[in-house]
Amino acid sequence: SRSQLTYCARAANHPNPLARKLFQVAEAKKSNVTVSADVTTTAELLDLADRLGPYIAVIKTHIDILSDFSQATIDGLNALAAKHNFLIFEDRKFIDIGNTVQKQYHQGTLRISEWAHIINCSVLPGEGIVEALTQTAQSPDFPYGSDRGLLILAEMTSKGSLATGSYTSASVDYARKYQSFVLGFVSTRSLSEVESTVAKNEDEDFVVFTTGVNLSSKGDKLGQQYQTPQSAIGRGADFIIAGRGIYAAPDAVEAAKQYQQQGWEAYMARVGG
Ligand code: 5IU
Repeated sequence: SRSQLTYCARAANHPNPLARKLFQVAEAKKSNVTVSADVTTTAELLDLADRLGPYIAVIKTHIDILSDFSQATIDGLNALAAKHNFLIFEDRKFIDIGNTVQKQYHQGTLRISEWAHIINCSVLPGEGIVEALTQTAQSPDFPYGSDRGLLILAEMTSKGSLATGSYTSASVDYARKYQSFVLGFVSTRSLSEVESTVAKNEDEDFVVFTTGVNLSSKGDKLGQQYQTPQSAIGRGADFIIAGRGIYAAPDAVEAAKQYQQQGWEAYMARVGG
């Protein structure tokens, strides 16, 4: 299966330029770690991005939890992404009608399209949300070309999640239908075997991001459920997402190195390296 191929091989063959870049970054930095930088000031966010930058492939933001978002946030993030060769994933989870999400993505206060290489959406509203975001990113006057991509939130890690069954298989349908903009999924496992109403292309290669990765904790008091890097990567994650396991550790840099090493070893074991 795809998940037994190296990032290098997948980078060489992938039709989507941003997916190629993701795999190239992982390979160059020997890291499949996405840090979920859930801090609440620009200074903390940029400080984390600069200190952890060398050890991560992607930084995941919740830009709307910053108390002081401004142009300086955008400039700082863009500069650090270039300095450390990581990509930026805004975990905004778009979930509205097409007309609204187009404005939330490409206009508005947060100007997400300006700085986030990767965004995600829920398919709760139906196919139109994926169609709308794809249309915006592929319109002739969209300034960021093919340097942008979408992940479909196909499953969630929280206890009692309703993102299962027909919701998850619809996620796979729309990923297959809008493959030119959809990079893959946020999910707890590879979804390549999920039944879909859209024909599966044997060459398809969706990128799997798995959240809820933590080395030392089983969960939190609000329903979060964790698994280890080994378990996530064994189930098909290509990129592991860790938040508090890294940024709330006594030494965040040491923690990032530890997740990097464990994530890379699990990946090497999966591809038989
Ligand atoms: N997140 C999840 N689970 C999900 C999805 C997103 O935890 O199913 I989709 C986000 C929430 C938070 C981060 O920003 O990933 C996980 O943070 P911790 O590693 O601190 O639990």
